[in-house]
Amino acid sequence: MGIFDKFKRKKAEESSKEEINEKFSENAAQTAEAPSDEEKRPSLLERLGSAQPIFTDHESDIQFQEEYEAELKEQSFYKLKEGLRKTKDGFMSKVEQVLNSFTKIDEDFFDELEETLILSDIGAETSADICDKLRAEVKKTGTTEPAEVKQMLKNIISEMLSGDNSLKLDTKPSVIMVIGVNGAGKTTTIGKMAANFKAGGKKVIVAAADTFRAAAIDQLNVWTDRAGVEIVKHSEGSDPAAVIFDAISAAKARGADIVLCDTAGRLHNKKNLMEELKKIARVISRELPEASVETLLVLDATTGQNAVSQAQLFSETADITGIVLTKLDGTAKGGIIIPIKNELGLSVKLVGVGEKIDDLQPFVPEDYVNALFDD
Ligand SMILES: Nc1nc2c(ncn2[C@@H]2O[C@H](COP(=O)(O)OP(=O)(O)O)[C@@H](O)[C@H]2O)c(=O)[nH]1
Ligand SMILES: [Mg+2]
Repeated sequence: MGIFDKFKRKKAEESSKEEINEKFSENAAQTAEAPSDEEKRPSLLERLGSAQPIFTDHESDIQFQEEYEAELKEQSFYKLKEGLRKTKDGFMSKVEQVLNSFTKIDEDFFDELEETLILSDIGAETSADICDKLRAEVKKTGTTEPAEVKQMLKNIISEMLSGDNSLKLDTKPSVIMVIGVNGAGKTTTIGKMAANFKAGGKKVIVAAADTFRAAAIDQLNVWTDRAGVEIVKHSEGSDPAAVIFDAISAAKARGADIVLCDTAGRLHNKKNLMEELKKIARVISRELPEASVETLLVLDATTGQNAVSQAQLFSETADITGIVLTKLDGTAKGGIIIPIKNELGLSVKLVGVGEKIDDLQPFVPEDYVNALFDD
């Protein structure tokens, strides 16, 4: 179970009738309707904000909680599905074309499929791996049915993506260091995480260690204000490692649960950047030797294969524990999740499906594959 799921559940469990009533009392207009795929849906918070309190006794309270959880899950899958629509249209429709245009599953079919996968940002190595596995499956079963071959392909991709992708935050405090090139979505992701953790009852401290530009500190500050969490910041141009040191001291003093570290991403000064990241990591392990530390590399899905190169580059310096893949909404390149896992052994732990505070989700491989393969 992903950390956000846990928090959502905890939140639902802890929500007393009074709290929920309070949420609704200001704006009790109409009950939120079950959304359809066609209409553009308001965010969950907006919808809950305009819902009528529906409970009058304990039983309906439980019913509300169940509906609330189901709603969160459905909303989350809906967003992922919406986000992956272009990937599905680009990638799956081409795969289906290949499946349907061959009456015999022969070498020509596999050649064509491999080419289609490569053109869909799956990368040469992973496309070849997928086709090898599929070839073996087809041979074993002797099938010629496109639908069966499609199901095999789905299983192979599912299998490739499986593995532990939950965030490990076992100590108090735990640290999440967020790295990646400029514009990938680090600061936005930190803002979204801060809000999620806060909603789950966690005490969060954010370290503004991208000190390169004053605007970067201000941008992070806007997010921490929005999320209602504390920020530790120094002036522009100061030593990022010193910011982290202060944030960790504050976390120890105030009993914080999670320290979120924003970092710079100026790749044009690669050597300095990598040295800076190493120094930050050293401060964390020196000040909190026993702590759970997640080093999340943020990658922009719209950059396709370039994201895989970035992951290679950063993994030379940092002990990356997981990937956050942002901007999955509106790109046809959502397939890059597959080579990132298959070629680099890095699990995608979170996905960004929009710019808003609730547009960050734990990555659920099963949901991803279902969103791509199912109608
Ligand atoms: N559509 C979309 N935009 C995103 C997402 N995550 C970040 N962004 C946008 O990407 C841009 C760069 O994000 P920022 O957090 O400043 O990147 P940083 O330089 O790595 O800190 C901003 O305009 C964000 O709103 C996402 O999941 N979806
Ligand atoms: Mg930033």
